[in-house]
Amino acid sequence: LQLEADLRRAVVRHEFELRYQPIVHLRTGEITGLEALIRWQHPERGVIPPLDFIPLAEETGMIVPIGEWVLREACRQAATWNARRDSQHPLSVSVNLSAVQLDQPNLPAVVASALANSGLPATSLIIELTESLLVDHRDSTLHQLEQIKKLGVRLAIDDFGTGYSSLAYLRRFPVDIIKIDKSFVDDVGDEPTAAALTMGIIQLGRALSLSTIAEGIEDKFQLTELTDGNCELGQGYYFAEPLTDIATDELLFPTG
Ligand code: G
Ligand code: G
Ligand code: MN
Ligand code: NA
Repeated sequence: LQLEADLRRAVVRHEFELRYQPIVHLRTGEITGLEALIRWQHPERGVIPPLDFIPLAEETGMIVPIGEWVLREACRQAATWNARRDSQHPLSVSVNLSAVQLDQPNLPAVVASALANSGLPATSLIIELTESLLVDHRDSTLHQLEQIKKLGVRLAIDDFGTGYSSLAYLRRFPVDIIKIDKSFVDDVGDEPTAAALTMGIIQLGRALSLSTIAEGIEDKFQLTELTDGNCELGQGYYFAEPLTDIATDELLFPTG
């Protein structure tokens, strides 16, 4: 209950921050986008990771204002960075969405407003949906996602391969990007089954004209295997951990 009271206060006092993890084109090493990941800067307890407060935020409905802030802040920050970059190579920003947000009828309007206020083109925004979100989908889920897609926003399935019917979601929902779960990437070098499944997911993506992003790349060997397997994009500690806005700025615009 203390945590709940603290969380209510955090919403009012703006105690949240975003970290940005680079998403890299595996063959060229070019940064093509950033995944926005929330942190709670608690005044006494320090930084609280999302797994320690997102479930409570979902139960209490506080994820709605928090998630809206994430969306607006990520769009604002990405637009600011893109204004300083070569306009031929805009960065995308990926935002994680909770099922509770998807159940809000005004979500498509909120997304449209975040884009309009920031000036970020819809094509530069990616919304990440977990398989657990899709497994419990409601009748309204498909309609909501179609409305968001109509804006020009892309949809990614996060943690792909860990759910109960990953292939069924690809038929039902208008997805653009598959994020290969870290658990496959972890074992790609030393377990033939994991390697075969990873390559299978990459080929599935190719057959359906979807981009594939490998999550949790931690070493050179995993990078080589995935690049040789024609995985297009990746993220992970091998490239960079989730970075503060200041550290991201330094990475994108190095000052000698
Ligand atoms: O950032 P970490 O590094 O700890 O993220 C842990 C989990 O929290 C991930 O599964 C991620 O999807 C989730 N997460 C991070 N930021 C957000 C957010 O802004 N909204 C939601 N709903 N989940 C988030
Ligand atoms: O939304 P999602 O569940 O995909 O969030 C990504 C999570 O994975 C975040 O908690 C992020 O901090 C974490 N992460 C990103 N790269 C790596 C990595 O290379 N290794 C590990 N262990 N975790 C990572
Ligand atoms: Mn994610
Ligand atoms: Na993931």
